[in-house]
Amino acid sequence: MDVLIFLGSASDMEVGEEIVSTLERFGVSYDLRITSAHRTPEKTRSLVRAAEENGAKVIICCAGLSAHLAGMVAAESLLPVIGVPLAAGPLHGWDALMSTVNMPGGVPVATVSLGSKAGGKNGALLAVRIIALTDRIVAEKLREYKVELALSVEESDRKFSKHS
Ligand code: RP5
Repeated sequence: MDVLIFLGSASDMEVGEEIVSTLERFGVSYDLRITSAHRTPEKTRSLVRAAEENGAKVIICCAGLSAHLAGMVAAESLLPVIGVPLAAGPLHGWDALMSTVNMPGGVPVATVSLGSKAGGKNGALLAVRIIALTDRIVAEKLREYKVELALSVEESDRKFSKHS
């Protein structure tokens, strides 16, 4: 397994689906687990240790509210940790964004965009880029993806551009 994905709750499953489908597109292996920094701290720690022993290369942590999952995992591990802040409550994700992004010096978390559509996708793509450093097949798929991305913008431009 290359990528370990943590969701803070089953209510975060939408972002989980986005991450999983993105990783599958690049043929990157993963484990997805639900564990919480606050509700199941011991379980979180032991999953991190087991993942390191099983050769995980990067951990993606998704959580909302006072989101400490990514920070806690970064404190417990030397693996690169990607944090996806989620808009789960009345503050619409500001709480999770600030909790995830503002780590103290020495304990880095690579924080991506808020939410499932951009955050989940970018979290997964950042993990794919890390894997691509040592996997030429994944690197080639990333190059193809970049071309497809540009083509889709061109197609939208052809379809929706207006002139007077
Ligand atoms: C966070 O609290 C979770 O990651 C979730 O985004 C949020 C709400 O969790 P539930 O109360 O729905 O389980 O820990």
